[in-house]
Amino acid sequence: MFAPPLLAFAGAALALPADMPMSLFATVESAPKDWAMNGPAAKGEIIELRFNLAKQNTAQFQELALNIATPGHVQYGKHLTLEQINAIVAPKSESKDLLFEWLGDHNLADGATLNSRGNVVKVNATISQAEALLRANYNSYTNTDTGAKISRTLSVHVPEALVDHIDVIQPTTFFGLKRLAPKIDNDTFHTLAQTVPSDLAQIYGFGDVRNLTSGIMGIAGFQDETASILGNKDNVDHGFTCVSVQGGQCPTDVRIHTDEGNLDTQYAAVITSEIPNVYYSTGDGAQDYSFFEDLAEYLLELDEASRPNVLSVSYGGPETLFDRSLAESTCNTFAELGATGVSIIFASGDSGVGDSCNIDGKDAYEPFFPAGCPWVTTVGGTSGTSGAGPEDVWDFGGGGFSNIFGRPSWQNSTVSSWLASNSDGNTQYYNSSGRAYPDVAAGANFYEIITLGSQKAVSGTSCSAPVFASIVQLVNSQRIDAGKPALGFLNPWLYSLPIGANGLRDITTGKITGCSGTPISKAGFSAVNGWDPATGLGSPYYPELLQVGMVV
Ligand SMILES: [Ca+2]
Repeated sequence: MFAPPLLAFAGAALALPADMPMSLFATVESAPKDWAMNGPAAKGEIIELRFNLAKQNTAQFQELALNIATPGHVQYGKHLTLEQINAIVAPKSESKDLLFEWLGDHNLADGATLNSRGNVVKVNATISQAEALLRANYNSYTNTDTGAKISRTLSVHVPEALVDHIDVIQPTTFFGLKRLAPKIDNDTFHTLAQTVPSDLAQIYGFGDVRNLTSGIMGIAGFQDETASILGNKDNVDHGFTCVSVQGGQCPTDVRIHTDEGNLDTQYAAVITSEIPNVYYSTGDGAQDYSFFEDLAEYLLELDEASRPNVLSVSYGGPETLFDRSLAESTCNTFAELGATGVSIIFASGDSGVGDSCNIDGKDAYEPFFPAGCPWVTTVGGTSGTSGAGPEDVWDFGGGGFSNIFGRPSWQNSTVSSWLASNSDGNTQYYNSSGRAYPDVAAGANFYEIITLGSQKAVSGTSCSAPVFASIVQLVNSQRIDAGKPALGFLNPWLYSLPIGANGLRDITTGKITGCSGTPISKAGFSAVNGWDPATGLGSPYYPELLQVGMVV
């Protein structure tokens, strides 16, 4: 029996007293260094506040999600519907009622909306209202690189009675993401060998793929990145469908498109035969920068036949810039999406082990998010793909250990072995008990793309993610043709494969770098025999990955 005392009086009187004690919900010391404060935000400015209600039974759900992804488990491949997930994790109705009651005390309940899943509440509020509600102090900030202006507060409070009922409140202390865009290098375009699709087909073994049409290959687009339906020179006929999520742009004018969108869609198209490709152009919503979670929620709401089997995401940022509660909530939502049967593939970042390499005043490697979320498969970078190999480490590929997420069970023995045999003298700079990444790797260097009708060469793990993701989609489409479920969350399976064969080829030479100009000497991680935090388990070899992928 559970009768929340506050609810018992709801409607009869204000159950949350006007002088109710407030608790600090979230705080940051200062704005990230590329945001300059202009002064107080305009009191009449309207922001859309977003509240994620606390989910229930998260640990229980994640145990189930892990079983579903663990080969040999009786639940392996038995993916869940959203209704089945909701039955486990849906917030208590008490949480929603308390939140609406609190909003009502501030005359904000009438305009508030609850999503169909019942876990996200949004409401428009003026800065004055938000400040009163959240006991916050919003200032206006300008990004020193882009000129973008936003209003944020360095601390947020909620009534004590609501602390355990809310997971996320934004926009508050999170200033948003930097773009993880491919590096453009036109100067060297004419002098250095580029990676072209035929190189990748040879090195990763997908050149003979024909006539696959089942399933859906998903490509995420954010931050106004758009893509042209014109493919590159090896792939003029295979386009994609653009779906607008939360107001994202799907221009029909081929003159309006950008490098990241074109890179991701062109290489996915090259690899995935005639499998339908969908580009999910996802808007920022009301400047709350929760677009990763917003896209995951959108995909969860789709019926199974409309959901992609793989989602390739070439975006991310330093974990330190993320609001911790939002990072955890986003990662939990990825676990849900994986449990429905979607393989979520993220780029590992383009800064090696970090750029400024200082966290809270201490020298430290800077892990990336969502690369460090344990419910995604993270792809590091290799060089050497032009001319079809051999591959070694791409120096700038992201790798490391999360400071938010602990080491998951499926990589425990693999990472423990690496730690035991690879003491590099720099262990004080990273959280060796954290989730280690990347999981796998693929070519990151000098990909030829077509943008605005011209050839360009681009580099970054933005190249690696769509390539690995597309190869996984090839396996998925054949599983679907064979009446098998898609692979879903990949990592427990990938880490169970004997290393160096069975679909993943070990990378053993080179080193990721980073922290240049900082006091950390010899920063980085080297590729070694077996898993390493530079290239993970290695790069894909499709014919073998297909073999093992069809029998799991
Ligand atoms: Ca290796």
